[in-house]
Parts: sequence; structure tokens; C-alpha cells
Amino acid sequence: TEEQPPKTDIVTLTRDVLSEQFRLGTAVVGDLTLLLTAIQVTSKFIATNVRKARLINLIGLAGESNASGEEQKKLDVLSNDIMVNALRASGKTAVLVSEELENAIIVEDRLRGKYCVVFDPLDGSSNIDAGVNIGTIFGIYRIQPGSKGAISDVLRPGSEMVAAGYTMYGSSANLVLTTGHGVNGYTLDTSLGEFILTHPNIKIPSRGKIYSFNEGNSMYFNTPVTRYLESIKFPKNGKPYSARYIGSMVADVHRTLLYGGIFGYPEDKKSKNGKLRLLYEAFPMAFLVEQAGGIATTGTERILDIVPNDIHQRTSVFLGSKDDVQDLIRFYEEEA
Ligand code: AHM
Ligand code: MG
Repeated sequence: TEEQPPKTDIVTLTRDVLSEQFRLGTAVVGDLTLLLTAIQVTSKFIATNVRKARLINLIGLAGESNASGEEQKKLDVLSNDIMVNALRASGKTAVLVSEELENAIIVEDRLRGKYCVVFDPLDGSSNIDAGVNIGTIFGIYRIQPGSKGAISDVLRPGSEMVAAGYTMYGSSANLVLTTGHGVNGYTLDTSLGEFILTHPNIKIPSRGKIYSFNEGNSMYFNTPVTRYLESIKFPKNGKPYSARYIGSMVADVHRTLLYGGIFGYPEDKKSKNGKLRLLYEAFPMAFLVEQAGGIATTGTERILDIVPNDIHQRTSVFLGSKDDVQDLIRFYEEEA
């Protein structure tokens, strides 16, 4: 076949977000678009550094611990700084919560906007040094009426988020976004420096064939989880499920969105509240999964309904295909 001339009508992320606002008749808003533009730029910047990390000595520890007492990698710190600087300077934010910072940042009056951004600048740190996929996760709230920016603006249920997404740094950089009207995926075209719409209207298959848990924690798992895992590994009829676990939430959720199945990081006898953080890991992913037609639960409660009381609070997480997560929930119901 002959080579085709390039497409002249490409849908960039910014164009796509704007056209959604035209559809909804809210195109005048613009602020959210500008905020999303700032976030896109940070993802491009982080992607570049992830690519070069080995070459420019960004591998290894920064020598400090983060809010949860975990050691910080150089790339964690750099990614955090990139996001804080860009989001503050955008003039569109009032409160910033980062996994890497103990306290929330309340943006000074001069630069204050009406959105609050909660984020994990570089999730999946244990994978950095091996060059395995890692990602940025973010969620966006609107500031409460009359507020000048306070923690209470982000101690809100996930169902109040106006947008959420992640960027996965893998063989390509993929940004997956919801503004509450479905889920779209964009791939970074490095020659253009733009995220191009490549995965419009992502829908999770209603049932998958893959389960994604850290089974190394099996001895600590609670009964419903153990019994559920038994049921998919030793099914009464049909084939057992396949196991896939990367240990980077962004990569494990990305695969779950595209292929279906279930991802879980349960609370257990060792991690009493689970491991994953509610505000900037569980909420954004739960929002995306629900918008793609799936379910996100703690086992007993819809994740997006939880009202946080701490910005770094942890939670049990199960998410993915509707039928698979329903099966898991049944084991919790039987236990109750
Ligand atoms: P991090 O924020 O310190 O990188 O931890 C979060 C990561 C998630 O990406 C992943 O789902 C989980 O921790 C993996 O944990 P484990 O190594 O215990 O399986
Ligand atoms: Mg994290």
C-alpha cells in the first residue's frame, strides 16, 4: 500500500476538552481547560525525566522520607516539585495535596483559583529503578462556595470530584481523563509535544479474565478475599483467571480499564486500613472506573461515597469489571 499523507484534523486533549464544553454549552468556562493544560505540561515534563532518569543520575534515593514515612526517590521529589510549581503558577488552584508533602499547600491570594488538585506525582516508586511503568495520578475538586482555600475543600467525597485522571509513563506516555462524561485516553506524540486522542470513550468489559492482587500478602488476607481468590483460581466451571500484577497502580488500572478483570489492594491483618491512599490514588481511579462502566468498592462500601477525614488516609480498594467486582462483593456479604 502507498504511504498516506498525514491526517490534518487531529484531536488533541485540549481540543477534546473544549469540544466537550461546546457540547455542554459551557465553553465560556475555560478555567478547567487551562488547569488541565497545566497538568498536561507537567506530565510531559515528568515523562521526559523518566525517560532520561538513568542517564542524568535521577535513579535512587533523595535521602528524605515522605508524609507516610516512606523513602523518597529522586524522581518522586522532582515530579512533586514540577507539579507544585506548575499548578500554583497556573492561577487556577487554591489547595494542593501531594503524596509527597505532609501538609496541604494553600495557594497565596495573588495566584488563587477555584480548583483544588490532589495528586500522587509519581506512583509506583518501587518500579522506578527497574524501568517498569510508573505514573502520575490526579483528582480535581472545585473549591467550596466562599472558601479561600482550606483542607475542608478536599476532605470531600470522591463523588464531588469534577475531573480525575492519570498519566502512565510506559512505552509511550498515556493520559487517561474523565471530566464526568465518560473516559478518554490520549497518547503523547513526542514529535508534536501533544496528547492525541487515541482511546475515545473507554468502556471496561463487563467481565474479564484477569485478577491483579499482591498475593504475596495472602497470609494476611481476610476471609472474603481469600475465598474470592480461591473461586477464580479453582472455578467450578470454566477456566481459572490469569494473574497480572505490576505493582504500579497506574499500570494495573490501565490494563484493567482496557482488558477488564479485577484489581485489588485489600485491607488485611497487617495493613489494617489497606495501603493505597484515598484522596489521590483510590478516588481518581474509582471515578475513572465508574465512568468507564465498572465498579470501585472497599468490599463493603462504594469508594466514591467515603468522606475523608485525613488527606493521607488509606483505604481498601477493589475495582474493575462490573461482574467481577460484584462476585467479590458477594463474598463480603456472605461474611457479614
Ligand atoms: P507508592 O505510592 O509508594 O508508589 O505506593 C503505591 C503503589 C501502587 O502503585 C501499587 O498499586 C502498590 O503500591 C503496590 O504495592 P505492593 O508493592 O505492596 O504490592
Ligand atoms: Mg502512590
